[in-house]
Amino acid sequence: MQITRMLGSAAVLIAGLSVSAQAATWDMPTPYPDATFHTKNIAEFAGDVAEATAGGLEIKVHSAGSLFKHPEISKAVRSGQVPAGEFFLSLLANDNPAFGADSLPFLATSYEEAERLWAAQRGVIDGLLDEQGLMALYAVPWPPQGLYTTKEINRVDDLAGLKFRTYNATLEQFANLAGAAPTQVEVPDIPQAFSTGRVEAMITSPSTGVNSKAWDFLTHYTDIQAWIPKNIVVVNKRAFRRLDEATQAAVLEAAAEAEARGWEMSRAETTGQIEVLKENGITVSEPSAELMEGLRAIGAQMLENWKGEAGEAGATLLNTYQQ
Ligand code: PCA
Repeated sequence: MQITRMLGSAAVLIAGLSVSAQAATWDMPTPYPDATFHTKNIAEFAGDVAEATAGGLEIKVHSAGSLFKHPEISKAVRSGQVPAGEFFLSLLANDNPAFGADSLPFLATSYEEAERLWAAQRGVIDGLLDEQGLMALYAVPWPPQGLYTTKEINRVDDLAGLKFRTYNATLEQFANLAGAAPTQVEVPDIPQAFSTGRVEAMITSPSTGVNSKAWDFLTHYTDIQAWIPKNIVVVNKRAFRRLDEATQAAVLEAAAEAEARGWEMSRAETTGQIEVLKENGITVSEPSAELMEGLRAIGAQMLENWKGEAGEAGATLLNTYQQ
């Protein structure tokens, strides 16, 4: 009697376990607000995975740094606190400069170049992420980065002393070399940083300018198209291996689709969102030759510094890209 009851409850327990093993929920922190095209793409990715697995894997997106702050996301995935996450790839440049190649000024400024750079970066980065217990699912670029200010900018000297919003160490270096005064500010905090006077200029995409309603606090956009940085979506390798084979395949397939879709969304954003800036009264202009010459000189110096720091992995990456 005793034994039968014990066996009975063990059976119930096992049945319960197998149900919970079939349907998993993944919490996925992301840094940018819901209106951002990257976040919309991730929502579609999550929808595709849920559909392909018939609800077997539900990915719950926590946007705008609501679950983990942006600088903490990669660590949270690495430690297994969350199984997946999105972050700005070049934030990992402190771990290895190869992660920051897409934020080097004027190395890759068209989508064609950005695609070639990602192809060259991918192998190097896969190896580095693997050492951290991570696996890349996909990466999607932001539109080419432009210059937002409260006045016309015709030469690098016009940036001198400006309180400059930055988003990574590479941009901080760029701002310093341009004679500006850098301050790190995450995207959700941009409007407040401008309205309180903490910053008065920034380099970012037309997307982030529009999502932040840049016309509320600045007047000029100079289309310098300086670099095309990427966001990356990663998974914790142990968490991924715990999925059954069919679910793993569904995740990888949805990721490949999200990468292709994301690159298309990014291209469309570039022209579309510059129009929105104009419609809202921002003066959009092409950069002067003098400004570009000055910015390119800063970029050349930064590339030399990067080569010095990036060692063999960097050299491999650059050779592949430049072939
Ligand atoms: N938007 C993000 C990263 C690059 C971009 O276009 C930001 O401004 O932080």
